[in-house]
Amino acid sequence: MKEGFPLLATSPFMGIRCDGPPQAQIVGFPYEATSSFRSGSRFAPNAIRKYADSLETYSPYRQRDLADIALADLGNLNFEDTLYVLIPNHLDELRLWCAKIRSRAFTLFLGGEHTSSLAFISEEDAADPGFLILVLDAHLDLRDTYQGTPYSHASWLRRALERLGPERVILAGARSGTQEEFRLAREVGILAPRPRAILSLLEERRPRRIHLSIDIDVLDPSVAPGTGNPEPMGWQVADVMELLEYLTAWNVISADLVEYSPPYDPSGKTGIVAAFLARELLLAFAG
Ligand SMILES: [Mn+2]
Repeated sequence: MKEGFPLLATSPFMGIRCDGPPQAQIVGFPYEATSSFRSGSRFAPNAIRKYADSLETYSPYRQRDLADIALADLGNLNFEDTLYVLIPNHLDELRLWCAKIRSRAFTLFLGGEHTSSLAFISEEDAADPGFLILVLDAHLDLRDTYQGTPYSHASWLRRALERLGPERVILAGARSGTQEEFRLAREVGILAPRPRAILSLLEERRPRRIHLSIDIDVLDPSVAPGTGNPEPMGWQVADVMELLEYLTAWNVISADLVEYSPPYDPSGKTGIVAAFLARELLLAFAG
């Protein structure tokens, strides 16, 4: 592990600790360098841990208890000095670092801004025709550059698309972007509006390994207003739960939950939803 990316210890998710080999892991990835509107996603990992303390470890939906699972919360990657650890400057090293962690067990990365997801697609993933990234996001994030950088929350999926090709990308819940972004997305055929359409695309493409990337703004602002760029006409939590039900039949190796902005969540409702989704993701995909 690169010495430049130390993990900062935190109070573990739901107070769970494990000594042996983990069945699932959590890593906080509080990267925030290009937020353009309502920043604060760097505070999300710890806020999600805080709100998780108000939830039960048992999920009646999965009929499984987190307390029965060897869950390792590894703490947060040290991004406190974001001027130093910028993703574009450290992307290769970050990819290696994340891949090494992920090789041990299903890993949930808690962002951070959406640019973080570029670090979760390893060299091995890029070389594997059976790898696919499934993205839930209100925004297309397909700009070539944004505010002068090709590595922005508004252009990260363009970079991922270039790396993987359209056959290995699915984007769901997208409802905001430029005319050019929508033209590109339709042309290459990566859009799936609803969980059912995602399932059809998966059955067509049959990926062997999936990374699931969830931007909290895929949800409607009435459900999750505490995010950088809220966008009306979004999904309900039940839609994500329907998708998770389908995905349990597939090999989801890792996931990320990004763009939650605690400073814009005074009621805590978005934090509760984020913590709930974190619990459900861990229970759905823990080994
Ligand atoms: Mn978004």
